[in-house]
Amino acid sequence: MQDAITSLINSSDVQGKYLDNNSLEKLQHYYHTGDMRARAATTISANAKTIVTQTVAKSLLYTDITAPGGNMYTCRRYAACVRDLDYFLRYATYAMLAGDPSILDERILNGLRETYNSLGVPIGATIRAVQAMKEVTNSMIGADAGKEMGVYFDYIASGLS
Ligand SMILES: CCC1=C(C)/C(=C/C2=NC(=C\c3[nH]c(/C=C4\NC(=O)[C@H](C)[C@H]4CC)c(C)c3CCC(=O)O)/C(CCC(=O)O)=C2C)NC1=O
Repeated sequence: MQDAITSLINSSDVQGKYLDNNSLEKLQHYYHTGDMRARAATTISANAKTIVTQTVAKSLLYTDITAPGGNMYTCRRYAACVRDLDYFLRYATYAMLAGDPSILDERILNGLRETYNSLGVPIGATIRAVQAMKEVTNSMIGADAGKEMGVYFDYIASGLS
């Protein structure tokens, strides 16, 4: 896993240079938004269950997917989907705190498409659920932090597509 600070320092280190202005500006932005990131993570962790429930209600409930024959039909599969959504939320929150998406590649996206395809988990519906989660989270943490979280939800969605 990387974070905004290590990745900027590492890329200067391989060139044997001090951080240039562009890197310093990025670092400054990261430090300036630190409070906002911490506050957003606190709100998300206190409301994670609600966020997941509202996401399911907004994007999956009463669709073909939850009806007999759908991929979420049966309690076991419904629970697996809810659990996956909770993984997405938790890891997107870690990535937002780190200011870097690498943890998403390592822990979430690596092999997920293949797993979903082999189990018949619909990728399009999963991406729509991630987009719904982005909206639900945004309404809970406010526009600035929501935009930052949106970066990592979009990263998951495009990594799956
Ligand atoms: C921490 C990293 C991590 C991830 C991301 C992860 C995902 C993951 N989701 C799985 C299953 C699943 N995932 C879903 C999800 C869905 N079905 C739908 O129709 C919806 C659109 C969607 C929810 C949004 C379902 C239903 C299953 C069970 C499929 C089956 O066994 O038939 C499986 C197969 C094994 C299992 O059932 O537990 C994995 C590995 N596991 C991990 O350890």
